[in-house]
Amino acid sequence: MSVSTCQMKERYNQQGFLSAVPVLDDTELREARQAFNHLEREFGEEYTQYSLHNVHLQYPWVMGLAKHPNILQVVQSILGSDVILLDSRFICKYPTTPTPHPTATQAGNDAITLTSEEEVRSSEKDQQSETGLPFVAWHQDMRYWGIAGGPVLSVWLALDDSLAENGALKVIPGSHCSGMLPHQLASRPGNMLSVNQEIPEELVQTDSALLCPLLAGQMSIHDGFLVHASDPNTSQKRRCGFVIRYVPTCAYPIQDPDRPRRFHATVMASGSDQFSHFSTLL
Ligand SMILES: O=C(O)CCC(=O)C(=O)O
Repeated sequence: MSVSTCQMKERYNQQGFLSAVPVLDDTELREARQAFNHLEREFGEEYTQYSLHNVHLQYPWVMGLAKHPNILQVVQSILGSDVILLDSRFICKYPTTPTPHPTATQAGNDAITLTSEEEVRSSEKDQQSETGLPFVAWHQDMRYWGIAGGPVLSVWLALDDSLAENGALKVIPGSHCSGMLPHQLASRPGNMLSVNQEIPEELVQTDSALLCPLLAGQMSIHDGFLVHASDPNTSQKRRCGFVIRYVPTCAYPIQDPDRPRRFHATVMASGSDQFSHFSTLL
């Protein structure tokens, strides 16, 4: 492992995430966006907002993104060489307001601490989410996945610039070390999460929240226990991300009769599988 890969892994282990990692070159990005725009025209925005789930099985270009060498290199350096692609989904927030938000472009930097001005804006956005604009409530992915025996790593690959004004991901650094936090039914309308849960606000250290702005073609990655969320898109710019979950082959699904989970779309991403924990569920 090179020094920079080692440092990256150390930082990921400490913080629970990495941001602004370059993945797609200009040609790859253009082709991916064209292909996504084609699906948008075919299915309509209401559908492409959240329902393009596990379409890596259907479209070779999506599988190509999920197995992109620049993604797998980073994922393997953290999870090891034997990696399963667990699930994928496009998450797209469309423009909802006529006037653009006057925010300086922050992309290209690594994660950015919310300044007091941005905290105010963030609380304005909290109010906006009262209106039902799509947002993502504070949560931990592990709550949704029910996986033990190994970590879940999520990749968020930006097909559009993802900035403060169009609802970039925000994270609580180090929160992956707190274990599983309680989740409750989300009270505010507009939560995009399928099970509509949220971590109660009083358990989230929102004053240490960091925004993860991305330029199109970059990715952030986060640990399954990291507390994260995203605000509504209040700009005129679409925010399209491709979210891909990976696990090492030693991980396995928790059997929960109250919440049976099926992993229909698992695919070997790299290496070999000596455990077959997921293939028996297909
Ligand atoms: O796209 C978003 O705003 C939220 C994504 C998310 O929650 C995740 O990648 O786990």
